Amino acid sequence: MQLLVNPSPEKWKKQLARPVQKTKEINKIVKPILKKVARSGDKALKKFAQEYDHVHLDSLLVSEAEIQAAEGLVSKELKAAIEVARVNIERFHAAQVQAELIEEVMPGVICRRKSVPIHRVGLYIPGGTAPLFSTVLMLGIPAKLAGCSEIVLCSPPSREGKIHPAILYTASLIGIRKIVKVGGAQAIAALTFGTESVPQVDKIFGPGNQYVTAAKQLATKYSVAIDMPAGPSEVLVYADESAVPAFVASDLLSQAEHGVDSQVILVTPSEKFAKKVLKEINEQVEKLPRKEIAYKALANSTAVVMEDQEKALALINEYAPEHLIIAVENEDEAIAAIYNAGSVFIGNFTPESAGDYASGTNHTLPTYGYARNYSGVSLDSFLKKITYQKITAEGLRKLGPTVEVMAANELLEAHKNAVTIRLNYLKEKKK
Ligand code: HSO
Ligand code: ZN
Repeated sequence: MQLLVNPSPEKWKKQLARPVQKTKEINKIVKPILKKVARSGDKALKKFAQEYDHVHLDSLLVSEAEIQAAEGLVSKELKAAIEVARVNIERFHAAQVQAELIEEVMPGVICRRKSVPIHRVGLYIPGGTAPLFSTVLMLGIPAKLAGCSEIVLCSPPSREGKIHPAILYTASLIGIRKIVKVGGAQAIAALTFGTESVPQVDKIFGPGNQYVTAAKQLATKYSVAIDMPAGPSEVLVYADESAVPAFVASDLLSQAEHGVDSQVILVTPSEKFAKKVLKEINEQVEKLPRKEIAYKALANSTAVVMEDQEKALALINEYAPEHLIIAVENEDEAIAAIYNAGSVFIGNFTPESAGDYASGTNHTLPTYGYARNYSGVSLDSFLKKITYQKITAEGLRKLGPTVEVMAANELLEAHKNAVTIRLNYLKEKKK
C-alpha cells in the first residue's frame, strides 16, 4: 500500500486510478460467446459448461430434489444468520415502497405516476472462490417485493455439476424456483437472448468477473437493461485519531480480500494514524486465508494523508467510492459534504461487512467511480414508472391554447391540430 502525504489535487486522478480493465481483449472473447448462445441456445451453454466449468451437464436446470438436498447441507447456524439478514433486508426494502402519485396540476388536468414491476428479471450469482449467497438476498428480496413475475437465477456449476448449497437454500427460501447452472458471459447471453432452459429477461442484475461485466455491457445493445456497470469491489475509509487503527485495517482488508483487482483507500488527517493502520494491515493480512488475493489488492491501494479536511472531502468526492466508511470525530460535517458515494458507513462500530450481509441496505453498489452517476440496487431497480394523464373538456379548454402556441412555434402543425380540432368541437357543442 503506497503512502501519499498531502498530494495536490491535480495528481489525485492519476494517483488513485483504479486498476485498468482490459475491455478490448475481454470483448474479443465475450462477443463470440454471445453469438454462439444466441444461435445454439442450450447446446452452446452445455458446451461452455464443459469448456469453462469442466463439467458435463445433462440438464441445466436445478431440480426440486437438488434444492431439497441443499437444505440439508446448510448448517442450522447459517440458516439462522440468513434469516436475520433476510428480515432486515426485507424490512429496509419494503419501506422503499412509494404510494401512487396523483396530482391535479390544473383544474381538469390530472397526472398520475405509478410504479410497475419489471416483468422478467435475471439474477447472476457468482460461484467460484466465494459463493455469494448474500447476493441472492440482495437481489432476490427486492425483486420479490417489487412483484417481478419471472425471476431467473443463474450461477456457475462446480466440477461436480452443482451450485453451492447456500445459494440454492437462500434462493428457495425467498421463493426463487428457476435456477440455472450457467455462469460467466454465457449466462448473461442466455438471459439476453433466451434459450430452451433460460427465459429471455428484461433486466439483468448481479456482480461478476470481467467477462460477466463485459457481457452485461454488450447485452444492453439488445434492449436488455442492466443494474449498473459493475467493477471490482472497493472501500474508502476516512478516519482520524478518534478511530481504532485495528478496526480500520480490518475494514480495508475486508474489501481487499474480494479480488486481486479490488482497491482500498485510507484517507486520514494524521500521518501517525496512517502508519499505525499500515502496521495493523501487515499483521492482520498474514492471518487471512485469502492473503494472496489481499496482497495483490493492497498493491493497487493507497493511504492518503490529507491534513486539510476540505481537501480530504473533495478527494473522496472525486474518487466516488463504492463504500465509504466515515470514522472521524466530526462525522456530521463530513457526511454533509459527501455527494459521491455508493453507501456510507458511519462510526467506529459500523463495519462495511454489516452492510455486505445483514444490516438491511443493499450491497450491490456502483464501483469504478460510477457512484458519481449511479445509485446502488434498491426496490426501485426492479420497478419502472408509468405516467398517466386524463384531461377533461374543461381542462383542455384551459391548457389547449398553451399547447397550440408551443406546437406552432416548434413548427409542428399536426401537434397543434390535435388540440385545435378538439377545441373547435367544444366551441361547436356550446353553440
Ligand atoms: N462487498 C461486496 C459484497 C459482498 N461482500 C458479498 C461479501 N459478500 C460488494 O459490495
Ligand atoms: Zn464485501
